[in-house]
Amino acid sequence: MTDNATHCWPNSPEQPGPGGRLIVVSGPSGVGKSTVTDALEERGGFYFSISVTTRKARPGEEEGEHYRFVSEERFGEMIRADELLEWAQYNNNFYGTPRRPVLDQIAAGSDVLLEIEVQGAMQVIGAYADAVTIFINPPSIDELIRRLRGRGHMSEETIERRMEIARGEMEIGRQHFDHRVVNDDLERVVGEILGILARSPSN
Ligand SMILES: Nc1nc2c(ncn2[C@@H]2O[C@H](COP(=O)(O)OP(=O)(O)O)[C@@H](O)[C@H]2O)c(=O)[nH]1
Ligand SMILES: [Mg+2]
Repeated sequence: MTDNATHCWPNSPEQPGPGGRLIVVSGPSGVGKSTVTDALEERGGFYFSISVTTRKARPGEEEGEHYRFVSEERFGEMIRADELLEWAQYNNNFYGTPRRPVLDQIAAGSDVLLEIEVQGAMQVIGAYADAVTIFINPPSIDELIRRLRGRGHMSEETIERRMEIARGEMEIGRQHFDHRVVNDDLERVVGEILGILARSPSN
């Protein structure tokens, strides 16, 4: 057992005893984060954080299941009331992780999984030294370009800009994340992540 004093959970004084882990899965746009974390969710054993977003629901997305869809005004209120553990602006929309459910689940001993983009992941890394952070890389930059093109109608200019962002994010992944995995095969990468988590200490 490690000394409790080395842990930084803000709620640990009220909730002594073993807490769950905060697990962050991030990576560049188009790398397949949602597909990987959906597969992890199917394996069970995690509390999946539901983000708030100002973007419109897509067909098939359910309020409170995929996201909580909120107005920009409400999102701003949540920032001011310090209700978000992290947040970021991405593609002209805002995304954030409600703090309370995450801390409650951790205090209750559950592992909590966040699937978030890189700016938000860096906020978590700065604030929660104990978070287990996993960065998903594409098999190659060419493969990432292919996947982005596969999402349809993006101009060459947009693709070029996304690639520059992805290169910068992959550098952040190298420097700041605990673990890096390559999304070359869904079953394989899910197995690798489960192996990483099995070896990562709990609080
Ligand atoms: N920082 C942050 N990023 C989030 C959050 N929720 C989702 N994201 C990221 O926002 C990006 C856009 O997600 P989405 O609108 O669902 O479109 P996608 O590109 O099809 O996954 C993805 O990189 C998600 O990982 C959140 O709460 N915080
Ligand atoms: Mg996604």
